[in-house]
Amino acid sequence: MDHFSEQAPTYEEAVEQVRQKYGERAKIYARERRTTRGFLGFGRKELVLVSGYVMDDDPPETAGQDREGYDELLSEIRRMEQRLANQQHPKQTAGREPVLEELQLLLDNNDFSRDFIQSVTELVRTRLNPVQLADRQQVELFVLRLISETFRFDTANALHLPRRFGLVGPTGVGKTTTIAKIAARSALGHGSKKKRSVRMVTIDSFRIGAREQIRSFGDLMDIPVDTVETPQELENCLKEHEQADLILIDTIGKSPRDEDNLRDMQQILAVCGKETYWSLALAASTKQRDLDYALQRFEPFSYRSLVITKLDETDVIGNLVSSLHRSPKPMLYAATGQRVPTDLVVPKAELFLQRLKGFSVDLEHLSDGV
Ligand SMILES: Nc1nc2c(ncn2[C@@H]2O[C@H](COP(=O)(O)OP(=O)(O)OP(=O)(O)O)[C@@H](O)[C@H]2O)c(=O)[nH]1
Ligand SMILES: [Mg+2]
Repeated sequence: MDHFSEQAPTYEEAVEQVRQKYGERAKIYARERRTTRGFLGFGRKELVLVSGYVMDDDPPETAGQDREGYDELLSEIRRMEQRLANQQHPKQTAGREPVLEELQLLLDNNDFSRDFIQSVTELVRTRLNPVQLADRQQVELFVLRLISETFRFDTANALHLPRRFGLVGPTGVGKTTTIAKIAARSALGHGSKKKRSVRMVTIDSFRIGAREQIRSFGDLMDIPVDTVETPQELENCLKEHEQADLILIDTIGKSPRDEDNLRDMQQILAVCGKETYWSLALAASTKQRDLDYALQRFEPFSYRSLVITKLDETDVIGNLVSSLHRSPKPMLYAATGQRVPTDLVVPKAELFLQRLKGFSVDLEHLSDGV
């Protein structure tokens, strides 16, 4: 693997230079502004320096591509750390505490919880040597690695959803919209996938408008929708659609604080049995404490993964990371807007890392080829 540094008057020109010299396998991980001295102040120039490395091989395109992409991201961050660790400048050994203070402020500005910030600071203090500690980029890369390691993804099931899939979650987080997105993609045969015969079922006993909302999605996409109110009706409905390729179950949002309502819903859903794959939908903009609470209160629904919605509505992700790093549940999908069916993605760590603010490491190009 070769490293490079290129400079040009603008970032775009520097990137273009890199692309021309090294092609698509070049990855940029840092950019820096520089001013050339000139003579007696004349001819001073502003330049942008970009650094990175050229990957040895093309990334393999296999079924496990996303996992490999993720491993690649982690090892990429490790390689950068290693490389920076080897560049030891004597002047960098001073001032370790200010770096930690800056780091805490940086994490706080990204809405990470106090606990998360404390554990990260402790790890930085104990795992990095004084030279690394005095270098902001090295500290940032180490922290990025810690953050990346908190993410888990259920990519295999996201790419091919089990036959029976349902969403539970608090009110208004985007469950119905997400079900509609999944339904449309499956029915239309998204990407290279085959079309699947899809049915939508909604558990709608109580809320005015819920039935109409999902029906109107169903009408638009020409996908049949069933509305059930009791365990018996749900059981009959599931039997009736045994031949369908995909049955999507939408539930009415419940406040995690409303125990009676949660229990009623649980009783109805019990007939779905173990072969139904449940996901918990949570909105990215939710406060960390409320995320923690919902993760715990919806546990009786035996959800296997998380769907993170409304990622477009927030520009901080610290709350989410602080909450999810304590949960063993992987992420299945992320919703990035209201549009059906486009605003739904199979998430990767980069999707979140690129939303971090104030880092001097070039997050945008952390893992994309330039
Ligand atoms: N910005 C944004 N809005 C979203 C997203 N997903 C859903 N919404 C919007 O959020 C609102 C609520 O969406 P629903 O799908 O009805 O939410 P729900 O969880 O089914 O709500 P209940 O059934 O009442 O619990 C709607 O206005 C959606 O258009 C998203 O990813 N981003
Ligand atoms: Mg709904």
